[in-house]
Amino acid sequence: MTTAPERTADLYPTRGTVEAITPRQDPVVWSEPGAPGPLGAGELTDFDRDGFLAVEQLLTDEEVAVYRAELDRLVADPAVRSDERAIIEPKSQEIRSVFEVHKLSETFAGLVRDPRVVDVARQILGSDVYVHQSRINVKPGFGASGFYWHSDFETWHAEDGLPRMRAVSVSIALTRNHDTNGGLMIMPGSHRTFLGCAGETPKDNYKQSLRMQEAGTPSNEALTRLAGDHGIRLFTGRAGSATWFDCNCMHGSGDNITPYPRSNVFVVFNSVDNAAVEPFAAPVPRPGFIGARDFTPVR
Ligand code: 6CS
Ligand code: FE
Repeated sequence: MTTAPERTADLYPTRGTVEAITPRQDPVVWSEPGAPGPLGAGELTDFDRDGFLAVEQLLTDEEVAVYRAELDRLVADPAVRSDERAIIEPKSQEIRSVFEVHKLSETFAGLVRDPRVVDVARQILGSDVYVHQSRINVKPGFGASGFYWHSDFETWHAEDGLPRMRAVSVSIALTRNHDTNGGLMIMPGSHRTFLGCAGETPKDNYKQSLRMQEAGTPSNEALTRLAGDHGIRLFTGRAGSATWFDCNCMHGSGDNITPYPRSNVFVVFNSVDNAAVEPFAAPVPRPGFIGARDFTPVR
């Protein structure tokens, strides 16, 4: 007799009829204290408390120039522009993001494997890791739209099927992040509560959500409460700086109406022990270039 595949328990219900805030049921730092890795004990403590860690200079100016040139090459390539992995800005019709850059570009594949990057992810997640998602965000000036408040994990749980909060993102600035050109904002400590959102996931939601996310965004009341509890931190920094942040931080970024692009490369590492299963709140998984179904560890 065949038995139905074991359905993974849903610890973080979302996209039902009502919005609800519940406590996080997972560690933030999964490795044992003193586990080897690039981060010191104090940095891990800060990450555990705040849900993020700002790195003043991850890449040298020379390295930034290499990755900037690669970003410019990808953005200028007509084959990339017509690829489904390129997301176009609704207003300007410029490229907003390109997904799966670690597969499209050997240069970005090298960045993912760089010990200054992957070893930090392994140390925080306490295991081998694979890339759940990678993207370059171009965020050109003159009106590039931002990303409304959200928890990445809420989407990756609902639509990609990540069971637990055992993923970490790194956003590496390839242009200067001023306090004016649409920088990343995070609510410090917000990663410790899960905001289950109200409202079902529409079919093929990613076709809209990667331009302007609706499903999985908090109500004004919830945002007011979270901002009141945690405050809002804006991340600025030179090109080559980086921000590590937990998958469940409440974060967003504003529009960029300045002439200065805010381009970054964004890599999401997931623990190989937290591989995607069936989506918890969507009819079918998103395409693999957005939520990987290849769990091969980064080597
Ligand atoms: O839906 C996603 O997976 C993407 N959307 C945003 C706004 N942040 C996380 C991720 O890149
Ligand atoms: Fe996000």
